[in-house]
Amino acid sequence: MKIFLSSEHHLHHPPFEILDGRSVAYFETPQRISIILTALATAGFPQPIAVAPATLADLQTVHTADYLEYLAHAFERWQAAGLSAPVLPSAWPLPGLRMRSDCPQAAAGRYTFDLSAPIMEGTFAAACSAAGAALAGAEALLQGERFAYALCRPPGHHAAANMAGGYCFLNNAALAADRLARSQTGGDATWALRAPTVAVLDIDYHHGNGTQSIFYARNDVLTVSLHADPSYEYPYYLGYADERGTGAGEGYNLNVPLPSGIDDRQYLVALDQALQAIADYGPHYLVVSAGFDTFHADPLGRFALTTAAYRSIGVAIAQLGLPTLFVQEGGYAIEALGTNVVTLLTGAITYVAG
Ligand code: SP5
Ligand code: ZN
Repeated sequence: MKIFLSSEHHLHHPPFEILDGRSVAYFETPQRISIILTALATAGFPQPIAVAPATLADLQTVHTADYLEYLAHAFERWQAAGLSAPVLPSAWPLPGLRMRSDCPQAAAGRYTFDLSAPIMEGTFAAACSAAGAALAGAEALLQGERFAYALCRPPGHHAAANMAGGYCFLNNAALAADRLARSQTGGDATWALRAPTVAVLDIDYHHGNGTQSIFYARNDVLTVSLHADPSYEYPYYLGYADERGTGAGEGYNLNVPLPSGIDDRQYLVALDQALQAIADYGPHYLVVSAGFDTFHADPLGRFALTTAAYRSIGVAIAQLGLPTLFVQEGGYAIEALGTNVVTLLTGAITYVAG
């Protein structure tokens, strides 16, 4: 399994975030990556490949030009206005207010939907590096790899075409899925006649609101998400079961909201439902938004999964028989994160190896 690493991720290390009205130390730390790297090396995985950052042209496939312009310049404009780092909004243009970005503070509220995505000097470079890792993973599948793992940081699934939030700035999984969906398949004659299709399976504890919104009107990318019910959990405003897609995309988004406290067995039943929907769609490629905040000890999650569940999840995903890219999303139980990642990937590989 080829592993692609966001080598510039360490440039992004915000000091704090605001959670439920309190300032706390930032959960999404550079240490998450070092823990995963150590666990992969110990388990005998190949050396990760450091990749080139995504270019502006790469990012424009999924993100709007004005949002990318904001991300690229937000920090310097904030500083030039005499504000102290990091960039973080304190007001938002909710309905009834005007959508303006006349000054750095207004721009921050316009392009950020929560208080967990502060922008530092190196944040955009780090995010481009994570996006580059995901795109390199997509390329590896196009070159014929059965599995690839993009060790992305910052994560991506909460980032929409024009919004940052939930530790996410650029939607790594969506960029990879879009690249796969736009690729030309060779070989099989029937496939060559139409564009390849892609499924995104999001197993992060939180709903992948960004990924859902990016593909909501498209039928060439099926989006399926298993997550904590937004009626009690972040991101609160998206991720309900009645969101099924729109226009040509109607019927191509599936949300499976889950109750708090769910255990391995209950989770795997729900996963089967998600995998059945993917099998019915019959995609050529699979992108997995792999979050590990479903773990019982995760400080941000309320599920009860054990490490053993990740092996079963890896096996079940491999059983689809699809070229699959795993993209790192959340997971904040630092002591167990490396083991859980290795367990998921090993489950997939050993199923294929027999
Ligand atoms: C990529 C990813 O996993 N992003 C998650 C961002 C979640 N941020 C807000 C969570 C707020 C829920 N409150 C948790 C209270 C724990 N004591
Ligand atoms: Zn999450």
